[in-house]
This record gives sequence, structure tokens and C-alpha cells, in this order.
Amino acid sequence: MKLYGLPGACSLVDHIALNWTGKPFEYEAVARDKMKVAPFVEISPLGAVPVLEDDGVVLTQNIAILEYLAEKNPEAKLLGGDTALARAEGRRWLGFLNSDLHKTFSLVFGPARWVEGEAAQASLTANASERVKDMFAIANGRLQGREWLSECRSVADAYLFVTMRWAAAKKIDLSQMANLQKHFARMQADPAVTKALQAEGFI
Ligand SMILES: N[C@@H](CCC(=O)N[C@@H](CS)C(=O)NCC(=O)O)C(=O)O
Repeated sequence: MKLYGLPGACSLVDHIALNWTGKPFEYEAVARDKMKVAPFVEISPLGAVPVLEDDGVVLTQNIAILEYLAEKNPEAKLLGGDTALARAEGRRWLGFLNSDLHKTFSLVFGPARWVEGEAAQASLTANASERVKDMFAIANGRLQGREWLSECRSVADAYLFVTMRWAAAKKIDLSQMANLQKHFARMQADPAVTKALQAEGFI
């Protein structure tokens, strides 16, 4: 099994999940200038990570990859528990993080892809940063009185951890969201997370 990623990007979620499975895999960091050209676009038409290769099959789209890893490794409980409801909760938060929070973050990271002119880009970044903060507040509320987004730690928790790193990089202040801060510390203390951060060159 091989994961193609970009250090610190959403592929870090899959990297952590693969570590949680305890099974061997290879990690390859794709250079930014190689992402939108052949041969990478032949396996990832959007020129985006993550990409997972397994037994000659190539998968793109984070949700598909994470669900695939969860199905192949039921003992790792990657969707957050054993029951249909716990797994549905894991998927619910995965959807929230991938489709809502991540997509809004794309506006913060690359406003020039969406609007022209410095003023319009600054305004888009500011507005998107506020929406991102509103979404983090929803996750913070969910974590009131609980350690994980679902019943036990799941790929949704790894996604939340990765997006909190983005918030820090973009100076989006989450310091008042105590539940999120505790969740971040919990994730940082996980050896699988440390291992992924080390392999991606952050530690
Ligand atoms: N919908 C895709 C989005 C993946 C995505 O946005 N990946 C980003 C990294 S977090 C990327 O590869 N960006 C590089 C680019 O598009 O230039 C998924 O969920 O897998």
C-alpha cells in the first residue's frame, strides 16, 4: 500500500489512519511542481492529494480512501466505534470536515483562485476565515464533555487535528475554544500522530 501526500496537507489524515492500522505502507511526498502534470495527473485527475495505491488499484478523494481503510481494517475502528450509529457519527463529522470546513479553508489558502484583485482577495480571505471559525465553534460544541467526535477516536478526529494545524498556520485564533485545545493536545500525544508528523518532516 502506498500513500501519496503533501506534508501537512489533508493527506496527513490518511497518514495518521494508516499508522493506526499498524500495517506496513509506503509514504511518498509529491513535489508541488509535479502535482498538476503527468504522470501524477494520470492517477489524480485534479492533481491533488491524497492518493492511495493498493494492489494495483488507485483511489483518490479523501472520504473514499478513509472509508476504504476503515473497511479493510475493522479492528482499528477508524470510523469511531463498533455500532452502525457510532460509524455514522464518524462519517457525519468526516463529511463536515471534508466538505464544509476543508472547502472553506481552500478560500483562505488560495483566494486568487476565486477572485481577482488584492482587495477582493483580502475580503474573501477575511470572510472565509470567519466562516472557518464558526465551523470550529460547532466542533468545539460537539466536544463538550467528550474526548472524540464519535464514540472512540476516528479518522474524523485526525481530520480535525490537521485542520487545526492549518488554523494555526493562518493565524485563525482558536485559543478560546477549550474543548478543541484539549482535543488537539490529545491527538498530539498519540504515537501514531507523532510518527506521521516525523515522517512528513515536522518533528
Ligand atoms: N476533494 C478532494 C480535495 C483534496 C485536496 O484539496 N487536496 C489538497 C491538499 S489538502 C491538494 O492536493 N491541493 C493541491 C492543489 O490542488 O494544488 C479530497 O477530498 O481528496
